Amino acid sequence: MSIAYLCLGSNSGDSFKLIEQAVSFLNMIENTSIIRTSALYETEPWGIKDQRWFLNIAVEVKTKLSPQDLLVKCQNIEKTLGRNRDKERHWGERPIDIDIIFYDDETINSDFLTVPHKYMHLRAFVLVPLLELVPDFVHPVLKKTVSQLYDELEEVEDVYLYGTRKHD
Ligand code: A4P
Ligand code: MG
Repeated sequence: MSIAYLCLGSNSGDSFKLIEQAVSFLNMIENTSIIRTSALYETEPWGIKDQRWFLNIAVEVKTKLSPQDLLVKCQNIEKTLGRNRDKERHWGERPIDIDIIFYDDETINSDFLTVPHKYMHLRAFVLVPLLELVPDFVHPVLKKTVSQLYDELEEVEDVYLYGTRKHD
């Protein structure tokens, strides 16, 4: 049995419902179950600024699937919830995105999968939810804990607990 950390994000359609559905689909994957989830966050877009804010959540799962099989299952959930990569721009709007952040302390660098996720250490929208779950987990390549990575962020996009962001 392995432990993986996933980051879910959505900024098109009914994001709250899409995240809720994605979480329940994750729990239905064979040989996989959710152990914990973080709180839900409203986050400023990272990368491309001129798009809707995102909802993000981190999920801890235990699984007997390989990282590659887990990715395929996550991509199937994305498709089921209406994701169509052909219509998207890189780092742009998407109804649902499921990224594998960590898989045990494995390091994977293939054409289809990079673990730990290649941008996770630069993203407050990943690190803040993850801090709730595993602040002391050591990044197997950078050899720093999740809290150290958060403390060392140079650009920190705004991250609010869901419902606490003030709207003009
Ligand atoms: N892939 C490789 N590694 C992984 C992994 N660890 N987990 C591959 C999941 N997928 C992984 O992206 C898709 C391909 O990455 C997949 O087919 C899979 O085989 P890509 O086109 O290679 O490029 P990318 O760099 O991953 O970009 P993508 O998916 O467009 O965007 P990201 O990096 O997922 O970021 N701002 C906020 N606040 N919140 C967000 O959730 N999300 C993004 C999208 C941008 N800004 C955001 C948010
Ligand atoms: Mg992705």
